[in-house]
Amino acid sequence: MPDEKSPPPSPPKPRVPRREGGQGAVVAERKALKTKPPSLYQVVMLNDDYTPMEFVVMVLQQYFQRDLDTATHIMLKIHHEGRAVCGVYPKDVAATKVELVLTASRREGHPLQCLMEAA
Ligand code: TYC
Repeated sequence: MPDEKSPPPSPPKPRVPRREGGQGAVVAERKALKTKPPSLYQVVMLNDDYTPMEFVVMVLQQYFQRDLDTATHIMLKIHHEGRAVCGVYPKDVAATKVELVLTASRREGHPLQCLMEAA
């Protein structure tokens, strides 16, 4: 039999900070505090002796949203220096762009190489 003078047991403490949301909702806040910005990756294109310059310019316009002047400038940088950054994106976006460029290049029979590296 419990002692009649002892206080009633206190309710269990919440394990994460909680705050009342609208209309009586309870919102856990820990996730938001821990969220980090996504890490960024640069998509790099490499030079080769066979892929036509026009194809590289088209790829830069179509998949990296570059205007004709900028695409031509980047293509010539690759041609003269061996490589250039086409754009910087979150990891999943960069991976998709690499895949799309490689797929389009192989479809047209070009050996164009494209890769991603941590920015
Ligand atoms: N070097 C190629 C040529 O002379 C052109 C080229 C540019 C190829 C950029 C690939 O990523 C590249 N036709």
